[in-house]
Amino acid sequence: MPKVVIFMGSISDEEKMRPCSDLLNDLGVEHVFTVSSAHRTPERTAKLVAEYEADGCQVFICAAGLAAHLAGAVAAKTTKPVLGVPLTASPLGGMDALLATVQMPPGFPVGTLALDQVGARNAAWLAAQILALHDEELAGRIKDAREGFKASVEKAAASL
Ligand code: RP5
Repeated sequence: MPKVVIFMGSISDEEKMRPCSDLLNDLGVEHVFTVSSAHRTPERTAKLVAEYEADGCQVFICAAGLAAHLAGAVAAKTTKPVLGVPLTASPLGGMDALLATVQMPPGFPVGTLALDQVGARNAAWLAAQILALHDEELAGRIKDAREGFKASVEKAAASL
């Protein structure tokens, strides 16, 4: 039963969002990685949100570029936490997607991460941290990873 669902607005977003799925795999978080568009397939998006929520999904991650309404469309259909990853897909350099994702009306929050791969990875970390509120083993894996980050900084410092 997937605890997290990652929606991308297009298959052209896959390269940017693959690190999100890879990191959830590394953390042992069962998830779905799929495409559904707020504009091209609004009915599919709403149907999938209802189905995955009924199956036990706890966190939705939504990534899109341009007029990035996917996270907002999902937030309109669920009270589970929705995390948004704005993607660069236009000459506006992602500012279009960032504003469309972050500027949600009151009562329909989207926890908005950084652009592209950095945001993709942090969406996975944040989703895992949300799940870890009720999962001690996952919380332990996250703490172990933090120790790894600490060790890599100390190793880099020692190498200079
Ligand atoms: C958005 O439009 C998608 O999330 C993607 O970032 C962008 C371009 O989509 P394609 O035209 O490549 O399918 O909806």
